[in-house]
Amino acid sequence: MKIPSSFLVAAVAANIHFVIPEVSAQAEKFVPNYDEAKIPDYVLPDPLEGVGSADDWAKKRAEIFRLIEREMFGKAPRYSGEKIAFAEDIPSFEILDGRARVSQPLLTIAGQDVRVLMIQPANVSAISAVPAIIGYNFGGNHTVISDPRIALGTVWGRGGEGERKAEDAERGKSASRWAVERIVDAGFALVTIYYGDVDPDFDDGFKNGIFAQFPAPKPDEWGSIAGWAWGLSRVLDFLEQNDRGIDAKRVAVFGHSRLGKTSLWAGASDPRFALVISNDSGCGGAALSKRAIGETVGRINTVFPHWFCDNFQRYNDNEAAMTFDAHMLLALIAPRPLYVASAEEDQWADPHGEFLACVAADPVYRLLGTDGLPQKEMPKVNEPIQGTIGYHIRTGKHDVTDFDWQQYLQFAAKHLASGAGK
Ligand code: GTR
Repeated sequence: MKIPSSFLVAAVAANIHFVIPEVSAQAEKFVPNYDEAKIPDYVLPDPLEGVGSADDWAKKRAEIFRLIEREMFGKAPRYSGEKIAFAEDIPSFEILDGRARVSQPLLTIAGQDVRVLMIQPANVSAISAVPAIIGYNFGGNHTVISDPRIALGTVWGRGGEGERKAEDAERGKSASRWAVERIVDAGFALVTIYYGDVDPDFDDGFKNGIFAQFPAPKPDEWGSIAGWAWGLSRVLDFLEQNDRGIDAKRVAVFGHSRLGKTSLWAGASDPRFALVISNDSGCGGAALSKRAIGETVGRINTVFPHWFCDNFQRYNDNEAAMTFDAHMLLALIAPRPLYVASAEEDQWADPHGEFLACVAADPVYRLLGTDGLPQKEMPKVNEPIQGTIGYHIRTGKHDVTDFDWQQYLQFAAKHLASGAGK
């Protein structure tokens, strides 16, 4: 695909504003490659090497998990499974003309106040529990829907500017990324959390958020993405431990961009997530790192040194040394349904590499008895393909749109229909 240079400048610039000042000079020197012809020769490790049958997969999967955990995301602490404490300090209320009920329990997770926004279909009989989509939001729960009853919490700047109180003016500012009405009308609950409640997103040496409760991570121990993924598992514990009208066996984990990397790692590290959705997750998510096109391992580790474990730095400008790649991350989710989505103008995230990772994960899905990914050729824009792996590339930029949600809900409804959860 030929990309106009004006677009490239804009695409790179769009990512620069998240950069923390100290590393910006270094990062600005980075010139991304967008030319497929300049991709280095690479061979993807075969996730099925040494695997003769589906019975061999559990052992191989454990090896791949440990490898990616040690070299990329870092090991999270074992969780002892104790009860998640919570307060119901805000009364619930109805929205959408009574079609949905909103509650906002305040969880305590590793000493942190984590406010959960739950929006679920109302008028569901007391005995039936609904499936849910769980995912972090970037800006605070008050940005997801515009309603004065949504709690205003503390939000953190991403350049280390510190914390501040969320503002009324920001209410609903990310509403276009959350198809709340569509989700509820499809019979799903939405469970969302501000990711900064779990760990503020800047490189502070792991002194705040849930990390404050644990010793500083060693080179093979968790970075922020593993921390956020761990937080999602604790919210799932809460859903399991309490009758909130949600079927904890039918919870799909969703995330966009860095939070799409997070949803993939959450799905890989916690098999209780019944379905996984990665929206424009790119480098360190669904995109194959060995292609080194758009954002690269070196670039991401320079600008966001806190996202992955320190061992991942070994692969800066050295992707050839990786004995794993994104297709193996995706394969860890098998045979659970997985949806990967890209956007045409999001070349920074390498849509083609995201698709190729799905292609390379497909043999694992098929070995485990599913229909995997329906085709090996990259589909045209706005023509989703949906097997047990779903994929689409849509027109437009790095974002979450209503089109994306239409596909996710269709996919989730098919796979998480009553009784379909495993
Ligand atoms: C960019 C980063 C991407 C992606 C994105 C986001 O700056 O380079 O990997 O995660 O941020 O999360 O919005």
